[in-house]
Amino acid sequence: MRKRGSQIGSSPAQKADYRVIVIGAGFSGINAGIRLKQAGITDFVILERADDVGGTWRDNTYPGCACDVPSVVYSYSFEQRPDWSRSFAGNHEIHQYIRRCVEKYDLMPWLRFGASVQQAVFDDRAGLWRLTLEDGRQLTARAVVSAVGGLVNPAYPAIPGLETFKGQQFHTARWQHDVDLRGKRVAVIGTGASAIQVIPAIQPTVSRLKVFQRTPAWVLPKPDFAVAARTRRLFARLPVLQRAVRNGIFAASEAIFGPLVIVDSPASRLLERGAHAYLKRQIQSPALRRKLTPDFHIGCKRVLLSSDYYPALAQENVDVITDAIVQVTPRGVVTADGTTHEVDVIVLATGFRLDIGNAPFEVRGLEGVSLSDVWARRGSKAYLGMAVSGFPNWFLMLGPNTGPGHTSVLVYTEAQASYIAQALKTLFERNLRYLNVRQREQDAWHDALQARMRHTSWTSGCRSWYLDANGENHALFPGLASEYVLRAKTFRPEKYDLTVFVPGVEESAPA
Ligand code: N01
Repeated sequence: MRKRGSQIGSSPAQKADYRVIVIGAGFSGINAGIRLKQAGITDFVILERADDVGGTWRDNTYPGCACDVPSVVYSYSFEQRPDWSRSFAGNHEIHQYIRRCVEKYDLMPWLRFGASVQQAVFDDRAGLWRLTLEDGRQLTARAVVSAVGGLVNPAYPAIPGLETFKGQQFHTARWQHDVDLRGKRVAVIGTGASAIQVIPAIQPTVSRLKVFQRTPAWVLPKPDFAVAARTRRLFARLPVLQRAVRNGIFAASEAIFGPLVIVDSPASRLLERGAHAYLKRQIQSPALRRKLTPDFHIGCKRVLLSSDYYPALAQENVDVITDAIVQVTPRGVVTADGTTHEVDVIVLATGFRLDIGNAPFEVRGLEGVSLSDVWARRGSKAYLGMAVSGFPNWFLMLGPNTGPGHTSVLVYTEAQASYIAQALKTLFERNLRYLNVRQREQDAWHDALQARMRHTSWTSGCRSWYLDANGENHALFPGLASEYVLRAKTFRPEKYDLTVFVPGVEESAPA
């Protein structure tokens, strides 16, 4: 889109002092920008550390990359696109969609690329956030919307000797397109959502594919198909029809919440039986089937949708290796049975560092307290997943406990963008110095969510990125998306301490 570090458009992106700074230009940050403008707040900037918008859909370009949520739901509800080419769009098309939204909602002048935030410190007296960028530039804002995403930074596995490998190696989220895999011996480490898309895409071209699986996933078929031109024309002419389809798919995804999340219920057992039957139909070899059979409750980890993963694994040039990896040598991957699996390329499909548990850069709130320290001590907590006590005028998108395991994440981020716009309108219209969510409101919200966690499949005994080091789930919302939307619908100032500007005096205003 733009070259790294370049200045974009007219004045909004070029000043140093703003009412609002949005950090991140992925789906969430762009949504925040659209809502701010619609709320009449135009004195803002969206900072993006890369050179393009799109977040995860800019960074993940691996072969086969696509969404595993249907496109009519995985798009803004207020910006339906009638011409999705497939029921589950590929990464390029989704990236294009985000770029088109930037154009349509005229956000380019508000974007600043190559702007990586290093530190944010709240100046209590001035009621200002002071941000320092990587290149030393200083910016201020009355409020900050942190839309940095949770699954952004690759998790590189701590496998001894990985750095000694003489061939090429890269992470799925940093795919090296200049490496030609044709005819090569390739190792894929990991069998999560990214791996199951990469594996069928590269299997036909490589000479040998070695899939290193630590935990087999639950896999269900993906109803992916090309959308007929006729249907697209119909959607363009009758948006209400596409909206009805969207609502139907959303309702169906909400209906699957119970079977996926309520552990060991009759519905979840039925779903498990369906997944077993699917595996049996797809994989003829009993030995391979045994390797691919999960030994944990469905829904505990993300359920994967794919109709071409199992068929790819069954191909003659693929080995599924379940012996633990003990080290990597210059020639390949060594497993616990003593075998060296010689390969030319290693693909790390090992997922992401979940950055919900620690702020992605230094954030200091009232009295210089660090957000990472607070979250490290007490766990990642935020009221509605958006506001943290002691960090006034700092709003998170996709913060703690606001991710879904069953439907489109955009349903949550849309609700957040609208809530935050309401909060900021209150801040500016009442000329408040700051809004600081009350600790007891935050605790009550968090405790209620954690009490519900105990009954979910997520805590039923598997390893997943949903859980932190203490086995607590600070990532997902333990309810229907509709419940979250309802709870975040209206900004309620009484949940916050409101501090006003009084020359020389600090005073709390009644809510
Ligand atoms: O990562 P993952 P991902 N040695 O963490 C294995 C989203 N997403 O990039 O299961 C050996 O799921 C690890 O093994 P185990 C989506 O939310 C969305 O695939 O921990 N193996 C696992 O198999 C998803 O949940 C889309 O035992 C190691 C794999 O690597 C999230 O991103 C598409 C290992 C990591 O799986 C992450 O998905 C893609 C080691 N040292 C992703 N370390 C959509 O379509 C890790 N593993 C929307």
